[in-house]
Amino acid sequence: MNSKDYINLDETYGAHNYHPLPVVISWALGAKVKDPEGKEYFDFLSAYSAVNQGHRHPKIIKALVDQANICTLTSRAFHNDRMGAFLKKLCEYTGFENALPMNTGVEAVETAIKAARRWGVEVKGVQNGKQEIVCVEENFHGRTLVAISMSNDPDSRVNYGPYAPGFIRVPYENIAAMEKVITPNTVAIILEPIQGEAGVCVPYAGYLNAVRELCTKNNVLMILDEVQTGFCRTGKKFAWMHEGARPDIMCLGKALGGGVMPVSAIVADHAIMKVFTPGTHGSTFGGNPLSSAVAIAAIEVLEDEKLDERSEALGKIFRDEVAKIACENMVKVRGKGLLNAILFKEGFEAWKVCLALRDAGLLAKQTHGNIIRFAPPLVISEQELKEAIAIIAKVLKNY
Ligand code: IF1
Repeated sequence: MNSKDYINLDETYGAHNYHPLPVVISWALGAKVKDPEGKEYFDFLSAYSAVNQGHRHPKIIKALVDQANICTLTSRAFHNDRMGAFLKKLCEYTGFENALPMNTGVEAVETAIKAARRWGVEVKGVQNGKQEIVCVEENFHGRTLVAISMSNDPDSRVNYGPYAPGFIRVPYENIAAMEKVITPNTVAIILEPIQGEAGVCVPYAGYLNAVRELCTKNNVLMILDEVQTGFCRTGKKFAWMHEGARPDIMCLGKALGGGVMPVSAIVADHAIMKVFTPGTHGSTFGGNPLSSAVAIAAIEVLEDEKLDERSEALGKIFRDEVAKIACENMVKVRGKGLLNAILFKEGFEAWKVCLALRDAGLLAKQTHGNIIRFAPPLVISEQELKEAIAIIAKVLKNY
């Protein structure tokens, strides 16, 4: 079978809920992937930041295989001997007291919303059913009904009503608007520290601190969705650490699974996490021994290889070099660490650039039509990064 055959299979038997770049990946290692024909590409999407540690990191694969040969799944009806070590590692790494494991990013978001709503009733004293949560425009928190109820993206929401109530949306980077909608029933504010899907929107310096202050002043929980920005992607362990605006609840996913398993979690201090009592939340797969072993290795790799520092240093090189490219339609390059995007002129079709990049040996995906996100695995070497920038320069000069 060749690439065309694989694509045909997908189109024939799959639901058409995606429009992927026409390329098939059948092999991957580090920052590189290959198609069935043997053509090699730099991976500048990293599965939307789920492979920060690089494809098939040997330490993570070893943890996966070793644990697969011992015990994989127990459910939470029983204890297992890996989950505790995972949660301890995650708490130490994040600096929070407790962690609650789930599987996908959106489940972490749902868990945070449930925690906040319950905290609102049991700690803040809001009447159940009256809890309000403030979210921001252009957010992306996942695909469940609660997540799309927060969204203002027409594609995410299309004909999926009725939407979940209790969410009030305000413009991003607008503290006055946020303050205005806070009522005695407000239990939380949820946002991404850098908006990924919106096109790698980095807020003005001080914004997260201002949100933090607003939350503290009004006895409202600050929830940060670090599913995409977390685990060294932006040059710090977590994006909020650029400002020190520590949230009350942090949603984690993607790279926590080291590129091999869906592993997610929320972390919070005991004063919040204590609202969860037996039987009131859970998941069949959350905290399973296989995920736990993988996640421990995934965090260790971030530490061992100082991927926060690498991300910071390589990100600067990326933005400096890309800014020098003579491309008529490029407006600017923006981002933090190795989460970056090139913004093209309004109406420009970035899709055709993605196709040309693919042909030249680099995979990246556009967002919002005129923006391309560039987010290679953080283990990419400086030499590889420079080769990749050369590819980008060669392609962009034609546009
Ligand atoms: C898809 C985007 C990225 C996320 C944040 C929660 C989740 C995500 C900040 C949910 C997931 C993904 C999902 C993926 C596309 C992708 C994405 F382009 F849509 F916005 F990464 F940039 N919070 N983001 O970014 O995590 O449940 O998927 O594990 O195809 O939907 P999940």
